[in-house]
Amino acid sequence: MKKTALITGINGQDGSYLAELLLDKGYDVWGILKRNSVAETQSARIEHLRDKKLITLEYADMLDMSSLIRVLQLCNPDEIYNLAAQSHVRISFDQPIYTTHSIATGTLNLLESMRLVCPKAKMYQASSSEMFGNNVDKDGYQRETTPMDPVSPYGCAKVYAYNICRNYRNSYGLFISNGILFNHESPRRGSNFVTNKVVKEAVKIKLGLSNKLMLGNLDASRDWGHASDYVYAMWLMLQHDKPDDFVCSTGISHTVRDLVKYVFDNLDLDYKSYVGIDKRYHRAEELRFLKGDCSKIKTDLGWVHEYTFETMIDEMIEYWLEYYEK
Ligand code: G4F
Repeated sequence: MKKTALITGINGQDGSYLAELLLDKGYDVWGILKRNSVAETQSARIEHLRDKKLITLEYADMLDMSSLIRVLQLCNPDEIYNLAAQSHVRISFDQPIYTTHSIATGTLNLLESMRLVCPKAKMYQASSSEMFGNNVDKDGYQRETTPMDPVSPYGCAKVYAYNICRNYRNSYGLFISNGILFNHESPRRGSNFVTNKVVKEAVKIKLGLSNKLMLGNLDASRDWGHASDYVYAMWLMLQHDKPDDFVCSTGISHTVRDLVKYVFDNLDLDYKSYVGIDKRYHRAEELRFLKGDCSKIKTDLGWVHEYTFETMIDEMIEYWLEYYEK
């Protein structure tokens, strides 16, 4: 029988890839849209699916539990993927209360709604490597057992959401799995996240459309994977025979400087001539290093990632070259 999935945050990078994956697998896909005053951008990343009437979109908001109940009653999902959030870490210092409401209260609203309307559904919670803060195990990795010590309002809120999901799983026997996802990127990444910001601006410099790229901390190190590999991991978690928590990562870490150098080298540019530092992009407290051990998801669910850091960045460069050359 055809399964139904509901995606919160369907218009985000991950939501759009996940919607495509679930449609490929024959699901009836629903998503909630957050109303904003520019109607054109509310579904920008999923227009290609909306135009063909492949998905059903309903207005709802993570802070309005009545709207979540309404949508759950309408679609009666088998699977719920909770991807909605104010997901920008630096902006979470500017908007700590909204960030916390959207992630912490929002997740709790969804859990309560699910418990009341469709307790048999399975739920995926988008947890984050930002929850670890600067804790690293002695062997240099973060994994499911690494203590959480977040260093941003975003990270703190994600820890609450992670814990309340575990609490609902244990208290009420609900099928809820946390995916502890490390950074994941793609051409659909917002261009205020560092990978797409660097690639987009470097391409503009190459084409003579810009001459400077201002960044924050070049020494921060991240474990970057591709969003399409990571949404497959989300789906796998809900096909498992029991709910559980899984780290999803590549196990390789690069500094922001490595990223910048790779992109500029690829375009035959010397990054030192174009890159400047602007304090505005620093965070009040910085998460310095992320490298995830993904052994558990590989062993238990057979997950593998197709993209490397290099093939992913190459794809993003291609995308922006084509975009600006057009
Ligand atoms: O691309 P970023 O903004 O991603 P960040 O903060 O690591 O968060 C992302 O990954 C998390 C998973 O760990 C997610 F939970 C979260 O939602 C988001 O997807 O920054 C990456 C690094 C940081 O250390 C930042 O300080 O790049 C550094 N950076 C240096 N210059 C910059 C810039 N980041 C941004 N956004 N813009 C800069 O100009």
